[in-house]
Amino acid sequence: REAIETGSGTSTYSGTVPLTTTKTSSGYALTDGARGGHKTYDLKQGTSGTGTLFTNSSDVWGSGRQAAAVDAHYGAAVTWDFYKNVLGRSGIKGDGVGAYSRVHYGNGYVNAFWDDDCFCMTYGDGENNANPLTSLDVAAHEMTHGVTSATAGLNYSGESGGLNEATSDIFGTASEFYANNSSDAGDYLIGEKIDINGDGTPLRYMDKPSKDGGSKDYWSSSLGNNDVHYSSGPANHFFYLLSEGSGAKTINGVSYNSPTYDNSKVTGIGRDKATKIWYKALTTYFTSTTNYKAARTGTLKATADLYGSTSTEYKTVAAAWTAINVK
Ligand code: ASN
Ligand code: ZN
Ligand code: CA
Repeated sequence: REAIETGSGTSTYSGTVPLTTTKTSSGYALTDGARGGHKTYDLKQGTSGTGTLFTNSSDVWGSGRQAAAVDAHYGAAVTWDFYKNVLGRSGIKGDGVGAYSRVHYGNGYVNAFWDDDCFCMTYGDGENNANPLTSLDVAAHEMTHGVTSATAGLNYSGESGGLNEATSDIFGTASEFYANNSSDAGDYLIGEKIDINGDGTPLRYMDKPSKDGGSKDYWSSSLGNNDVHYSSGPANHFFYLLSEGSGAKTINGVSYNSPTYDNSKVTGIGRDKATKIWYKALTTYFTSTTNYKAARTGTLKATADLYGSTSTEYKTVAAAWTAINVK
């Protein structure tokens, strides 16, 4: 077994970050021996295969094409630690086995994705290869697709697809807050660092999902006809309301204003409890066909398990679903 080393890297989006690496005969490699052997590879603009493991003569990383690798390796480590330390889950399948990351996928590729077949995360470099899609919240979003696949297995279409997407945004956001990184503070925005719209705006907003121009704020009978990245909106909104409550609020310098369907007022129970409730529901009560109505039932059961059925938490879960029109 090779020695576990602690290096450091200059990331694209999260400042200078610690990296867990491995000593090799000639230097260091981006192999995280403390987290299931998670490795980070360079696809060098290719679109297939595993790529080339990142290596370096010293344990100080980040120059040139390493920068995106620093983000991806750090993001995978933070997400691993979030699942382990907050939710008691060891790795994506809960078996302590790491996945791997591939950066520099394709040319001007504006996406990132999880793939069950390779059990890996892959990141494009964005338009003109100028903004890799490797921010921490995106990395945690993609890794969470692996967790969802290994647990509830929410089908990636219709309402269950929206819940699948929301689960990735929810734990992506929870991981970003967990990191407590002063260069990349937690927020309820998705992809705020990667400039995917070219005007500095985020990809998604959890307090009021419709701010992205496509996502829905509330459940309706036609919700499942939308793309899963839009039908996730009401569940993201539910999570925001459950955590922080309705109305105006500023957190880490970001201002939010979260509306409700019926103009009801919701008082949040905090992000930590909301995170634990969603995870218990995902891993205990959600199945491949869970829809919004069943998600309400499943999270209420999870909340009863964790806090009791007469608790403030239970009443707030019910109120937050009602506030997005799931009754
Ligand atoms: N980045 C997208 C996502 O994780 C890729 C996709 O459409 N599945 O949702
Ligand atoms: Zn996704
Ligand atoms: Ca974010």
